[in-house]
Amino acid sequence: MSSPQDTQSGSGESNGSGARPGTVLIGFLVLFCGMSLILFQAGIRPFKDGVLPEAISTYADDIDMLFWVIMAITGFFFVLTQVLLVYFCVKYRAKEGETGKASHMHGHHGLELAWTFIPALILFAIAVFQTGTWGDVKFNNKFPEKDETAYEVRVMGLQFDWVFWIPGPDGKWDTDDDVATKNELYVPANRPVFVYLQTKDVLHSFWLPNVRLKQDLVPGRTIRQWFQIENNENRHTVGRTFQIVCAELCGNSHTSMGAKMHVRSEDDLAAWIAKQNETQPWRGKSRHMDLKYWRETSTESE
Ligand SMILES: [Cu+2]
Repeated sequence: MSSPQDTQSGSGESNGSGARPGTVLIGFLVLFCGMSLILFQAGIRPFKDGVLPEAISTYADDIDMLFWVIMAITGFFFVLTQVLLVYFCVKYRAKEGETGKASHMHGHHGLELAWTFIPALILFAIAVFQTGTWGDVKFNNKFPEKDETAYEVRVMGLQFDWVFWIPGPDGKWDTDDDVATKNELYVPANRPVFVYLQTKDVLHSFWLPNVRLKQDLVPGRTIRQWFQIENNENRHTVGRTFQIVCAELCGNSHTSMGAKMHVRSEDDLAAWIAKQNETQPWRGKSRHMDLKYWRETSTESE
C-alpha cells in the first residue's frame, strides 16, 4: 500500500509531532516490569515459609549454601544488567527534534573480552567451589561405608507409581519376608539410607525435595544413591512425613506420580516392618514379579 518513502516520512512525522520513539519502549519496559512483579508475587506466595523446602538431611545445608551463593551472584548481575538497560534506554533516547535512523558504532574489544572472560571465570570458580558437595552427594567412592547400620531400599519407578522394597525382619534380600510398598517409603533417621533406583519403563526422576536429593532413573541401569536424615534438637523429623516426587515429565499422569516418605524411630520402624507380612494389602504375585524383574535387570552388584 505505502511505499518505503511514505513509511519513512510517516515515522519522521510522528517523531516530530507526537510521542518520542523512546516513550513506547519505556512504556513497554514499565509494563514488563509490572507484570514480572505480579508473577513473582504470585509465584512466591506458596513459599511463605521460605524459598526452599525444609531441609532435613546431612548434606542439605551444603546444597542450600551453594544455591544461595549462585543466587547472589546471578541476582547481582540480573539487577545490574536490568538497571543498565533502563538507564541506557533513557540516556540515549531520541532528543526533541531528532529524526532519522540510529547510527551504528563499532564494538569495543576490551568490553567484549571483559564480558566473556569474567562470566567464564565466575562459572569456573563455582564449578571448583561446588565439587566437594557434589562429590559427597553423588560420587560412589565418597558414599558412607555400607556397614550393618545401613538401611537399603530397592526402588522402582513405573508409570505412574513408586514401588519400594526393604529386606524384611530377617535383614536379608530375596527371602520370603521382603517387604514391598507402593508409594509409601519408611526410613529411619540418623543412619545412612541407600536407595537402588530402577525404572520399569521410561525415564523418571527420584526427587526428595527436603533431602535435596534428585536422581534420574535410567532404563537398563541400577543407580545407587544415599542420604541420611537428621533428627536432633534442631531438626525434628521422626514421626513426620515428607514428599517424594517424580521430577521427570514421564507421561500423561506424571503429576500424580508422588509418594510419601515416613521418617520413623528405630522401634517404630522395626514394629512396622514386622507387621507388614500380615497386614500388607499389596502382597502376593505382583510384588514378587516386580521384585524378580528388579533383580534380573539389576546392574548393581551389592
Ligand atoms: Cu515419573
